[in-house]
This record gives sequence, C-alpha cells and structure tokens, in this order.
Amino acid sequence: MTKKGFIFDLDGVIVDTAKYHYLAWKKLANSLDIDFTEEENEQLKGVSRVKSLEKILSWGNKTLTDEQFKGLMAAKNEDYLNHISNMDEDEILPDVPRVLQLLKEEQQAISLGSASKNARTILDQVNLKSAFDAIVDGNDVSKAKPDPEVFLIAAEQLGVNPKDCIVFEDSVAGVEAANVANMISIGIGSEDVLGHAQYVFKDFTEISDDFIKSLINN
Ligand code: B16
Ligand code: MG
Repeated sequence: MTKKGFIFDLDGVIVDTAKYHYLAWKKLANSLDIDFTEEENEQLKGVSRVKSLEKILSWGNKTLTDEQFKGLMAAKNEDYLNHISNMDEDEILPDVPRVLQLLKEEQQAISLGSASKNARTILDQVNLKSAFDAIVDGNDVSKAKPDPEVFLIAAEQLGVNPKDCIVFEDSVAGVEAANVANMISIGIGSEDVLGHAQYVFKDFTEISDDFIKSLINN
C-alpha cells in the first residue's frame, strides 16, 4: 500500500483565525475611513497578506506610498499577533485531533500547507507542531494560492507523489490550487462556495474514520 500525503490548510481548517484577521483588518480599514464588513473578510480567506491589503485599498479607492503600505502591513500583523497570543488548544476546531491521531496511527505522511507567515507561531500556541511531518507556509512560497506551489512543496517534503496527496482546504483559491496540483481536494465549509472540491464537508465532525481509511486504501 502506498503511503498517502495528507496536507492541511491552517486558517479555517485547523483553527478559526479568520476572526482575528477580521478584527485586525477592520481596525486598519477604519483608520483609513474604509468600511470593512465580514462579507469582505470572506474574500480574504486564503489570500496572502499583501494581496489582502491591496484588495482593501481598492475597495476604499485609496492609493498609498510604498512606505505607507509597508507600515500598515506591519501594524496589521502586530495587531493580529496580539490576538493570537491568547490562543490555546481549545481553539483547535472540532475533531481535527481525532483525524490527525488516526493518520498518525495509520502511519500516513502529514503536512501543513498554509498561506500564513504566522503558521508556526499559531501551531506552537495550540500545541500541534509535533503532529506534522512537514510545515510549509507563507514564508516558503513565492506564488500564492491558487498557484499550487505550497502544496507541491509539501508533497516534495513528505516524499509523496502529488497524485497520492489529499488536501483539506476552506478557501476557493486553496481548493483550486489542490486541483491544479492534481491532488484530491476536500473542501471544509459550504458546498455553495466549495463546489469545485472533490468532496465537501461542513467540518471534521462529518468526516468518519472509514472515509479517511478509504482515502488511505484507494
Ligand atoms: P498572515 P491559510 C491565510 O491562512 C488566511 O486565510 C488569510 O486570511 C491570510 O491573509 C493569510 O493566511 C496570510 O496570513 O498575515 O498570517 O501571513 O488559510 O492559508 O492557512
Ligand atoms: Mg484557510
């Protein structure tokens, strides 16, 4: 039996850090007199920090100097880091530990594949770093999702062929990246948004041990 590579996105899959990104982006947008709603925040899921700020500025019709742009990026991240400094294991999303434990018992290869440059800090906060054989995040890539780079690097680090990899993703861009990488895509969220994934589940409580075993054995 071939060992499979299981690749997990972070925000929206393992933990819900979107709410902290929202608070930090809202504070920044409001300081520039730009309105920022939770619906707009949805559009930033899986999107890199630079691209997120570019989108917010375009929604508010604002242009900034390079220096102002860099300053705001740093301020947003400082604010975000303050929020995540209070995170602990209670913030791991339901049934994620069960699935990680099962994959470990089945001796499968497990990687993180996240756009976040703060991924390692967050995994430390929630005490999950040791669950991963590889960690690939926003510091390791030059092209953001929907480019498949992050997942292809993860497959390489795990030593598993991309076609034997399975990706758990909550964002439209991330599911697209998994599909382009020729991996099995599993959307975590709503079918309406993630209909392009091969499978969609509301969350990990809907993913049975038998389903995981079928992915391992197929
Ligand atoms: P950072 P993921 C993504 O994480 C978030 O969904 C997205 O909202 C955020 O802008 C991006 O990481 C970059 O995060 O500012 O921490 O580098 O879903 O790919 O795990
Ligand atoms: Mg995500």
